[in-house]
Amino acid sequence: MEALASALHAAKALRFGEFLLKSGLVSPVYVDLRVTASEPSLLNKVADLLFQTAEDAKLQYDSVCGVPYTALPLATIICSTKQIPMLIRRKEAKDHGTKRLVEGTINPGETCLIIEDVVTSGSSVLETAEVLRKEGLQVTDAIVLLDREQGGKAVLKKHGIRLHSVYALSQILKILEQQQKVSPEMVARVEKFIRENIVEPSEQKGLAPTKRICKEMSFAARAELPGIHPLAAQLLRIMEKKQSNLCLSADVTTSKELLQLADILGPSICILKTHIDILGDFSQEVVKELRKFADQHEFLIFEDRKFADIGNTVKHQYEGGIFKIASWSDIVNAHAVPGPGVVKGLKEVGNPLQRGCLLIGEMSSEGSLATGDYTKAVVKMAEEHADFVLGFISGSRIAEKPEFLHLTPGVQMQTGSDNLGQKYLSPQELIGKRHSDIIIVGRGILSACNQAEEAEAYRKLAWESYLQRIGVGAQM
Ligand code: 5BU
Repeated sequence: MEALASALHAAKALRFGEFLLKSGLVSPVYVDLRVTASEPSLLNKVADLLFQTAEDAKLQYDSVCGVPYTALPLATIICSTKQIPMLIRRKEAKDHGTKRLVEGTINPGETCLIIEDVVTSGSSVLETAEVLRKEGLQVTDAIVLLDREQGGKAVLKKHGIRLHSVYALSQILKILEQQQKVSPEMVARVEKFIRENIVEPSEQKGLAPTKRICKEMSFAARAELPGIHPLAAQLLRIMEKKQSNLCLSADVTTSKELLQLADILGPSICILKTHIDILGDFSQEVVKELRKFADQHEFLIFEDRKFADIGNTVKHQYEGGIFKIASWSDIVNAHAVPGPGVVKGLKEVGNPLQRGCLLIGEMSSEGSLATGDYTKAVVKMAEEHADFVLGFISGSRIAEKPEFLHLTPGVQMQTGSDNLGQKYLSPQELIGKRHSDIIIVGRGILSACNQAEEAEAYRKLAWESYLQRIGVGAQM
């Protein structure tokens, strides 16, 4: 056990430092057993220990299935050396031929043992178990090399699977500390991280465990991410400084009202969103004044223009015409429906001016067509143009990368809808549960008798929901 721990550390299958996980968490420990594929003797040792663990637990099983992909070679070695039938789970069904999700001979009623490299939340083991169970197989046990002790065992137990691990993370930490490969300070950091990031079993029956991310990155930490868009970093710093993740949708039709809102509500907001084409008395003077308030109260301006044409046309619409949007608006948004040309066109104008763009991944209106695969394609487009796209308009977090910001319209304390299909959710739901970053509020504030007080109330609610989400707020 000690020798293998040391070999895993030497092979960099276990690393200590700062690692940005897919969830946005920064973890002090990173486990990547894929590297063992290049070290045959290590692979054999791991496979042997996995098998021994099953023997020690006196498990009875008819076949073995490795969770794809890292555990596939491990299952292969076990099955080959011990002469046990193997089943191979496909990640996706073939789109031609047999469309099987599991390859190998399936005898319904037989028991299949699952092999996995690392368990965190237990979701990968569960997914594989579900596929096997659908084929009529029994799944009662899983063997894992390393249990990160973040709640996966309890999640699996809830779904009728006993988890047996070769190592628990705390054990391996102790071994490496004794071998003086990891400092006591690092051990303490890892233990703290694990304690604070426990996944709870879902209340509902079903596959996915509740992702209870207790500590996720703060806005301040996200502002410092190496690849982040400079405008996103600026916005995140403003949010942290003003303790505001509130964007005011200043949907008014006169310049006077717009400037009054900017001045009076400016201290409560991180962004002021305009529909500049609804002003009856637009002039370049009003946007000049608006910029002054933006600098004075420290908020960004977001023209909600929703560009949706070919690259060449949107370039003109962004740069020229009466509004000259690019000259005064920090942020604009665009539909992805024309394809990447729309972003490329806008980028040609916006990038030299250090502007940024939000892509519309979802809309708040009833019956919106921006859902499912369309939304996924929007995220992909954003990733390919991250030098200009700083995030999304969406109803919840749609991209994993913490560099991207998520802004959500359709927000009121009183949930429901208007008579033209706008749907409203609460700040707590959107920031706390759906992991959006910024709420966009229009009529919820504009129709109040005291708009400044109402804006403050929305700011506080959204900010407290954020604090609670990152694990530093009071219970709400
Ligand atoms: P409301 O008064 O809070 O309903 O205003 C919402 C604003 O957000 C309004 O300016 C809309 O044009 C804007 N909006 C939206 O409501 N839903 C969307 O999906 C998008 C923008 Br994109």
